[in-house]
Amino acid sequence: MITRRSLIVGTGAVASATILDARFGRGEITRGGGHLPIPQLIDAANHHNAIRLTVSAGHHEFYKGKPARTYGYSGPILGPVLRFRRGDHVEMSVRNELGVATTVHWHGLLVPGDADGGPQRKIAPGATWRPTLSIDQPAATLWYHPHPHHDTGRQVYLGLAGLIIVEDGIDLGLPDRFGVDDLPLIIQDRVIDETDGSIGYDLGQLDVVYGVRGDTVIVNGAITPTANVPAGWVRLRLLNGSNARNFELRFQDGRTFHVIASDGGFLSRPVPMSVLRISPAERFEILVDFADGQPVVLQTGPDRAMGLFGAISDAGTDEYAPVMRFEVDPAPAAARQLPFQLVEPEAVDPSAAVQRRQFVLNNGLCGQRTRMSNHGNLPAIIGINGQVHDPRRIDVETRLGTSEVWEIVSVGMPHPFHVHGAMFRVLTLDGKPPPEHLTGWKDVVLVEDKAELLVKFTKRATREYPFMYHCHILEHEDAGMMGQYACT
Ligand SMILES: [Cu+2]
Repeated sequence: MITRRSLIVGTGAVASATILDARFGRGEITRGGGHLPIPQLIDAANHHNAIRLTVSAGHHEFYKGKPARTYGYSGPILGPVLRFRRGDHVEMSVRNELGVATTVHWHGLLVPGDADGGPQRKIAPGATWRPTLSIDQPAATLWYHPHPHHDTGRQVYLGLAGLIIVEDGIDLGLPDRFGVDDLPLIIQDRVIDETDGSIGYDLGQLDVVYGVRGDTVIVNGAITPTANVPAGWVRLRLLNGSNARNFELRFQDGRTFHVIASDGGFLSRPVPMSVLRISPAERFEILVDFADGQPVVLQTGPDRAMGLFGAISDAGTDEYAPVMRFEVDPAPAAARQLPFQLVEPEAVDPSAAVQRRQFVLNNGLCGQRTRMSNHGNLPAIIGINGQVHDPRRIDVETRLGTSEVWEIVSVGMPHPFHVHGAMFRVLTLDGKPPPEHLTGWKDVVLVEDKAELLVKFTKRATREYPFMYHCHILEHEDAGMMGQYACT
């Protein structure tokens, strides 16, 4: 079967012509170019810790005058940013008006399995789900998205995703004016039909094997938008909300920025970087200095983690493509310093782990990057440890209050591995200690070859509402690269 997307894979040169703006080298953006949309902020504290969301279909114009049918939370696409405070108990009410079943998973939020919104927590069409979310973790940028079995990829692709900001009352003096110097950026890729503006989700075989990839990058639902920022330090809360693509972000002028937080919260100190890879479902908070007043384009490179496939599907060259543009307001910004120190993550002791387990992720292919000699006895299916996800099977039992070492092995291609209901620390990545920006608490990590994670179990999950672990390439997840664990 040939779909638009499988066609893109087969004709990489054509795809690269659409993604790479011929004039991008001079920092100009010809497509899109409107203002960066800022999602509505719903601060739970201003709503008596009771928040309602409605999941429904709507229309969104990626191209002006050409509405696409999309999904959104309390709006036509994406969802409001939810702000929670540590120690609060937030009564959520989620009404499903989609016409098909959905769930809402609070990705990175440490809540028990029955409130986590995994595939078992189906919200039938017309029904309302009312979980209480007890906020019990340090400040972090999290997100929410659907997780229905076999339909997650499609529902996210059509627009269901929103950010969550957890605050813990610790003031580090960081930029915190939402939408001014503290910007939420949900970065995604889509195939958008330029004639009628529509997006579709017709899976071809390659889409299932490699994940759905688009030739157009969108930020908060807009193509190459422009943000106006003050002339000083600005905090960007980055989420890769793509189904499959890894972004390799840099500023066109090569400026250094500082990574201050990863999935689970702050790093011990700001980490200076000039190129940052962000994989599906990962979050990073970065501080960027715009004091020089110069406009600059944020760019992404081809998906290098994908090797040959990334080169042919995303760009076909080594060139970077525009993501969005920043323009600097002439008015002076609030004087701020880059902090020397942030929050030291709790020390972890791998020798205290009570178990060691191995998870081999396979996308059904055997490539040169694999270590098939070690895993040659596993069948070539899209699954984990040779098994396709089965909702009736509890794959792992863990003990509340313990830690385990999980060794993740990627076969066929790199997989972004995510654990629900727990945070982990990366002990090793491809046989080496992780780079500094990956040393804090995380809930998803791109595993190119092999990773060892120290996973800390702090929330309960019964066999009825277990936690999931899975590849966050959503087509892999939907195809069965997912397992579930109870924690008691
Ligand atoms: Cu995968």
